[in-house]
Amino acid sequence: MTDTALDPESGSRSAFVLSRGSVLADYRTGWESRHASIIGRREVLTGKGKFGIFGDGKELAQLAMARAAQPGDFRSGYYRDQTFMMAVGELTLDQFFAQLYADADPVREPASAGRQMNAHFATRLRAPDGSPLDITTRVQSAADMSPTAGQMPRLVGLGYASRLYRELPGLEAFAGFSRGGNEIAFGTIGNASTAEGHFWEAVNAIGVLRAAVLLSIWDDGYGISVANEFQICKSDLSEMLSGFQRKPDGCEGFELYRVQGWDYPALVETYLGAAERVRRDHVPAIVHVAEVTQPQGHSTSGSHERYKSAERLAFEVEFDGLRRMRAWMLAEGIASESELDAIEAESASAARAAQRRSWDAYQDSLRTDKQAFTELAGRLAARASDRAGIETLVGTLDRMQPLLQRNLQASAHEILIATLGDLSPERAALAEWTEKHRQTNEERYGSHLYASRERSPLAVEPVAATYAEDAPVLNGFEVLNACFDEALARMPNLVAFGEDVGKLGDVNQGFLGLQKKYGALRVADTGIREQTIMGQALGLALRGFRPIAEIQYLDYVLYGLQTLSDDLASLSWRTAGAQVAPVIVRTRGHRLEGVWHSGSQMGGLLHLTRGIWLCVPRNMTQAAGMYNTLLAADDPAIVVEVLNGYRHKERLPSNVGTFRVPLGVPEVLRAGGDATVVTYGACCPIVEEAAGLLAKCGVEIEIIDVQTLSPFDRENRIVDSLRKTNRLVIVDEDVPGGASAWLLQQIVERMGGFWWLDAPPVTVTGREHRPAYGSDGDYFSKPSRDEIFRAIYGLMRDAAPGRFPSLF
Ligand SMILES: Cc1ncc(C[n+]2csc(CCOP(=O)(O)OP(=O)(O)O)c2C)c(N)n1
Repeated sequence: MTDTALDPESGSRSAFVLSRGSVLADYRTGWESRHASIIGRREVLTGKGKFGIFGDGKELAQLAMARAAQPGDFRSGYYRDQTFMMAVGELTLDQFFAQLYADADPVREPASAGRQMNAHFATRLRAPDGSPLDITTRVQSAADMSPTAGQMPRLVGLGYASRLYRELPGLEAFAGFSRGGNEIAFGTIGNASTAEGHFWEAVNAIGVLRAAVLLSIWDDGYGISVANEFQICKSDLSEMLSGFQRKPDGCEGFELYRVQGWDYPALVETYLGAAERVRRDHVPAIVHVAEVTQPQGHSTSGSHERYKSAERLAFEVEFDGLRRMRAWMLAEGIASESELDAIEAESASAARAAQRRSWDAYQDSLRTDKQAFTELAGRLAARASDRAGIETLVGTLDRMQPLLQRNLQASAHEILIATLGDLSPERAALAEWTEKHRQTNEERYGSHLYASRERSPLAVEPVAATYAEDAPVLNGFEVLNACFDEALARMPNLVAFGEDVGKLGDVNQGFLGLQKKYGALRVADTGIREQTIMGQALGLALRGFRPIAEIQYLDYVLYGLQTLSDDLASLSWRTAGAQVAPVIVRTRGHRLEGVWHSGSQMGGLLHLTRGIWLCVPRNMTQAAGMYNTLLAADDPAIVVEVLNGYRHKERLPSNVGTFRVPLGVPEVLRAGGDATVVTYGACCPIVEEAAGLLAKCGVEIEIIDVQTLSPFDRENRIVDSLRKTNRLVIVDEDVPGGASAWLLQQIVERMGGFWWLDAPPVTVTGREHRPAYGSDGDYFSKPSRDEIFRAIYGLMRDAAPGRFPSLF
């Protein structure tokens, strides 16, 4: 702490922690933040920003929280935290406004490069080339999201990482991520969002894991218009949470604090005390900050006068934190009226000046493009029949406020349409500029969905599996076990966890014996809490760990899907590469028995988790090779092992810890000239069986295992097969139009497979309903050998009925 000097001028009860200078500095930051909120709202209402959500009313608690924060600490919060970010020096007023305007310049708007709406904060954890930065030198913030409580799952991992860094040996090489586990993960959440399951699941997990978390609840009594009585049982979070209170003699549970959001000295005292305890002893804490206000209402989308009573509105004025802080400073003799007036006026000027600078910088950055467009359009206008029309169009750009890149594209399109058929060099120049401008902007908004080339699993050099002559033939799970054993030995920052992963070694024994060998922190059991297992992994990965996080069955990925989809999948993209979390989600599925253990909702995953690679190995050797590849690179991935394959016999590669299966490279499992059958995972052996029957009828199919659904066939190998067979059959156990729709789009559209087809493509899929229980249920719900036979035989009969008589 730098603020612990005794203030000789003040005899106040908090003098032992508050120097006059630091209090005045806080007051200034609080007012700068407040003015940013006020001006920001005006900027949106006058049309310069699209939407605004601000942290006014929450300043004091965040100033206090910032006092307790130290370099290396993390924040996992939500859109109200601008004051904290400013107070720890990770958000300037200029950056605040740049984000409000959606300025896509990553220097002016480093949190998201214009991709996220305002007040969605993030710090840079990776260098522009993707390599990890030393993150212990500054306070860090995980990238915010709009889904409320979505920040809670990753908070678990961010706080738990401190414990691992303190308690695990062998992590000396990771000094750029932690200084002995002394970091706190600060969580923040609004009162209403605590009604989400995420909140309770995360609080429980933090308590069980003894994660170094200091969680704050900003309680302003409402969630937009809905008051606490409709959000929270008994309307009182402190009472609800009281069961989590740690007993004096116990080592589990939280330290709980309740403090008013307008009481600056009490807030500072609370945060300093709570943080010291979290940091020193890894005892998590929750600070319930009550009586917080929201002077401007929820956001720019509405006005709170519509739902708050006159009394509540009056309360919000009277208990405004900054107003109360001022009164306290005057009462304590910390500053005079005129000094405080001056600070308020200076902060208003600072915020206004920053707003103007940000606006000008943003609009200036578009001027070069506009100038290029205007010149090209002018040249074309000079020779076009509708010169006046083009000039008017260009003229309107001068009056546009704000000027946007899309206006340039749209105007260019209008001119190109108006001059269709003109073959002049002037029109060609404009067309070329338009295309380049579009590409530049698509890159500007679309880059970084996956890791940069150098750090991508797609760039990992493949290594073939090698086998000794007397290679042991093992159960599939034993091959995986050998792979994980070597990975744990090789990578001290690798941690594996999930339900039954620790003591049991997972329900199918991939980690059998490895907890004993590597310890209970490296191979760990978790509660039944898929959402926070995903969050645990994400937070740990942000802090330098390599987690393999297990979802026991594919069907239960749905429980963790919000974090996977909103947070993990979009993380690299929404920070323009500033944050990356190389999480491996390990799960198993496709087929076992019954409705809830046979799901293969691959289409759903593909649609909702773009940004995470999706691997579907057909056996455990392929799975091991994929894990090795993924562990050598930076992207997150989901690996779906085949649930009924753990006891199939496989030969153990002699290089089980180092061989690498390339992602996005299909394998031909059987060669044939009559039809190309594209499939994956558990369907591979079933299609192979069908191939045997078909061969008896004179039909030779080529079976292609895609191996990974995304990336998908990066070398267009499937088209090579179609060139030969001219027939495409897709076998997939997802619902009709599920993953098969993706496969068709990739093969027929992206790869141009259409041009090689002599017959309509056929899909053989699972039924629309869930797979029924038992072997009969499976047979009549999922693609069976016989169904695949019928589909392919039918295709052949359509082409040559004389050669292939009717089956029935
Ligand atoms: C999962 C989810 N549901 C609904 C919303 C829409 N929404 C945005 S803010 C908000 C209210 C949140 O209230 P609270 O948690 O108390 O935070 P506050 O905004 O009051 O600080 C709602 C319902 C959302 N963003 N995410």
